[in-house]
Amino acid sequence: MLQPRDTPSRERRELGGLWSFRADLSPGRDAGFAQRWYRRPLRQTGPVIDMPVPASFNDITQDPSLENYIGWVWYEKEVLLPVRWLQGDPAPRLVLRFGSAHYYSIVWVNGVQVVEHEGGHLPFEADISSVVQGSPSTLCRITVALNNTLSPHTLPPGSIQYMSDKSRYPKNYFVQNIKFDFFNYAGIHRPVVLYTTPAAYIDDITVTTTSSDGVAAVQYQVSVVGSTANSLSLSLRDQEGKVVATADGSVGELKVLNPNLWWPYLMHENPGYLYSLEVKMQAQVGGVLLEDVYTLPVGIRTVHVTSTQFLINGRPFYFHGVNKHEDADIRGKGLDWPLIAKDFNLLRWLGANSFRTSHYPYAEEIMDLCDAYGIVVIDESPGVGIKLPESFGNKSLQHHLAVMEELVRRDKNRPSVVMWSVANEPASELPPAAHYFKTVIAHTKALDPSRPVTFVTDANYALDRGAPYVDVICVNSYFSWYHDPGHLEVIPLQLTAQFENWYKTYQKPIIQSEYGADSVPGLHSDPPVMFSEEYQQAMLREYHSVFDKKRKEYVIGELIWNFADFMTNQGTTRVLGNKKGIFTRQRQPKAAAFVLRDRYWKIANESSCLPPVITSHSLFLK
Ligand code: GCB
Repeated sequence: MLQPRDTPSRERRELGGLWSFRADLSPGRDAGFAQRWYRRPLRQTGPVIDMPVPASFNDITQDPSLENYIGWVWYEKEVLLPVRWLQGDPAPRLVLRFGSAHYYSIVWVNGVQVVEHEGGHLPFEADISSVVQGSPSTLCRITVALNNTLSPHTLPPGSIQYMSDKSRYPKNYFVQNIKFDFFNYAGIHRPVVLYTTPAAYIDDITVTTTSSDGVAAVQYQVSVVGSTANSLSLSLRDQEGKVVATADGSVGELKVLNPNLWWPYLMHENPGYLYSLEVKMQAQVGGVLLEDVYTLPVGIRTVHVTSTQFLINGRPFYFHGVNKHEDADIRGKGLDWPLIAKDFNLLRWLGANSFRTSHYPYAEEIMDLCDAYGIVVIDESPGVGIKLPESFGNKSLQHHLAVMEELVRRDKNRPSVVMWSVANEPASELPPAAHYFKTVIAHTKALDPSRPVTFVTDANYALDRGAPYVDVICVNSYFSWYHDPGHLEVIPLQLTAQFENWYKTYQKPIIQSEYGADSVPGLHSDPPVMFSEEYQQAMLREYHSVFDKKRKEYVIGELIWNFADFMTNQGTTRVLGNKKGIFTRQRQPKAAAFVLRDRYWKIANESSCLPPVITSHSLFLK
């Protein structure tokens, strides 16, 4: 499934704005679905409210029961389609696509079911041509039923617990238990798009790149649907628009002399160099010549892992970056352009060259900017909170494999993605974890042999049953926070031991994939105490002193937890959410952001490839 793009042969329309919305707030988790509200317009079924798309629905109204709602909700939008989308011989193919909707979706068009999808963070689509092209009117009614209920077999997993003690809970009372630390926002989170293609069309493109001695090769494979007899021609253009290589046919190689390689931000004066690969398909269908054109951005770069290094284009790469969340006031996990632009500006201000998509795949719009700006990505699946023994069974495993297929298919051509992470902090010490992770990792490598694969662990190095299968050890630790709270002085000893134990056991490079401390902005204490801005700063400095020793050996990266404060379930250790951000949820810096900024620019400066404008202004501030 290719990302919808504007091309000479395709049209696209985003269905944003306000949709009609209805949740059945009566108790009982499956209550709302029985109503079959797709049969006639939603507004005729009872009171509807206006709900923005894309956005989470939880924080839009003043109703606490919608904020914490679990069960079915309904969205509906009516759109008039242009006549040219409905006629022609052959008529164009019309596709309805969701960037993501959390968690389980069923979609109808004019009352006809067109697609179902499980999973909240990846796109899905339906060819709706036959439904709308047969209809007498150009009105198209799109109805979506969404359910945010999690089970031990969903990704992420969760479970519903009914409270049967009538002396303590009302009738039918239940809660959803989750083993992950972020709010389970739900709704249509990413753009809904209608797009056309010709009846015969380019369905998928795969590119991989190699480069040595001033010559690069872009290996490609193109699949076409709707015609068996077709011709394909490809041309690769540089950023000046000059064609640098051409090829014909569905499988082949484009050779580029003196290529401009794709380099990470701060590793080169021109990071994120993208060529554009134009693929043209021509096919005779029913005596008519059809042409489809798709243009794919291509970055030429290589990735290799040794026992002590992570190499990009043959040069050692050190991850100095962050973990993020898709999370903000009001919109929850809904895609928001001002927030996206602000976050990339903050990342570059910070001197961060990388992030991990903790703990689920991020929007394609975000990934596009990583490709364009040279921000390196560890692309994580929604495999977070896999803790229950049932979540390691075959049903869960099969679903996890399917999710990896969707993720790899979506992001395989992105130069920014240098490694897949299949999970975060699973119970990897449990016996079934060995088979589970061996299988998920082998499957991911079979889908994409060009990238290393990992999962992020917080298990003991001697007990972890998944670690033997990863290419890079990614380890999370919270010394002086969850362990020995308040005792910053234990960090050097404990962190050094952590690194040495993992390295001695596996001889694989290590990334500190999380570390951090909560701080409530404006809370000060000297000497530092927990939750003050000073404590967060001091903890970072203790960690950094160990990183500086170990990065000369086999530590290849450090990713702070977290870029910004984010919302979680309510609990005794959370103050309006998780406060481990170095920025507030509103993206204002806490004191720790300046510690990190000085450090990241200093590390970047060691490779002396800083972009001049940002350097002059940031490095001399101190
Ligand atoms: C972790 C988790 C992350 C949490 C974080 C914390 O280990 O991976 O999802 O938010 O710790 O702050 O507790």
